[in-house]
Amino acid sequence: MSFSLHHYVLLLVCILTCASAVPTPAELAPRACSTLGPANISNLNKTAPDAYLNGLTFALHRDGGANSNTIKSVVSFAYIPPGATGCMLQIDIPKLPTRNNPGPIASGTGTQADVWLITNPQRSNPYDVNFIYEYSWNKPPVKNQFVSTTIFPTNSPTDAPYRTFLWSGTCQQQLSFQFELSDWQQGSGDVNFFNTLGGKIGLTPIGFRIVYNC
Ligand SMILES: *[C@@H]1O[C@H](CO)[C@@H](O)[C@H](O)[C@H]1NC(C)=O
Ligand SMILES: CC(=O)N[C@H]1CO[C@H](CO)[C@@H](O)[C@@H]1O
Repeated sequence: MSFSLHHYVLLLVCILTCASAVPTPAELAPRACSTLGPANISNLNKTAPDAYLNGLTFALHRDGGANSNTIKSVVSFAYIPPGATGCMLQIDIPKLPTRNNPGPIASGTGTQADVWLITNPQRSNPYDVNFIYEYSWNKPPVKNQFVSTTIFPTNSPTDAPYRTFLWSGTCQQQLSFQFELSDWQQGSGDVNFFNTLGGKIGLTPIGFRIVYNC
């Protein structure tokens, strides 16, 4: 009786210790990435050159010809947690049309945009939720690095969703990217949509997000 109890205890100990040495399915499953939508999108607007236009509307415009951009946008992410690793900027344009974008989001023949990582000014508290993005046409951000280009679709319906990474690099508490229509293009271009990748309920996600901790 005591002999079989002894074996039972040994077996139980082995189940507990041996099981802990084998990875559980939860440990083997790929870790889900964390994502974050923009905190603010600043429109740099040549016809309102001193205005701070912060919201979540992404807008670009060029009239056509050399140096003809009149609207650029700075997409800013805040509150990226300390210790976050492997930050990536993702663009996510769903198959159009959607309920909130019943028509095309872009028009013209010059809808390729250049993407720049910018250097935000140092802040005493980088997690301050009340800071204002003070960027305007006359006070543009400081460009750090050209990172990629992306072409906004001018058709609707589109054939397929468009989702790709435009940048990857070191996480910072705040990350901002400037978008402007590429100046080598001859044609005019216009892009305009409301970025809903911040978890806006009921709207089809469209726009930019930071993906990290994958
Ligand atoms: C740019 O400024 C003009 C003039 O104030 C305004 O009509 C237009 O809506 C603005 N566009 C954007 C995207 O800020
Ligand atoms: C200046 C401005 O519009 N700031 C906004 C930035 O985004 C946060 C979060 O969405 C808003 O609370 C601020 O009002």
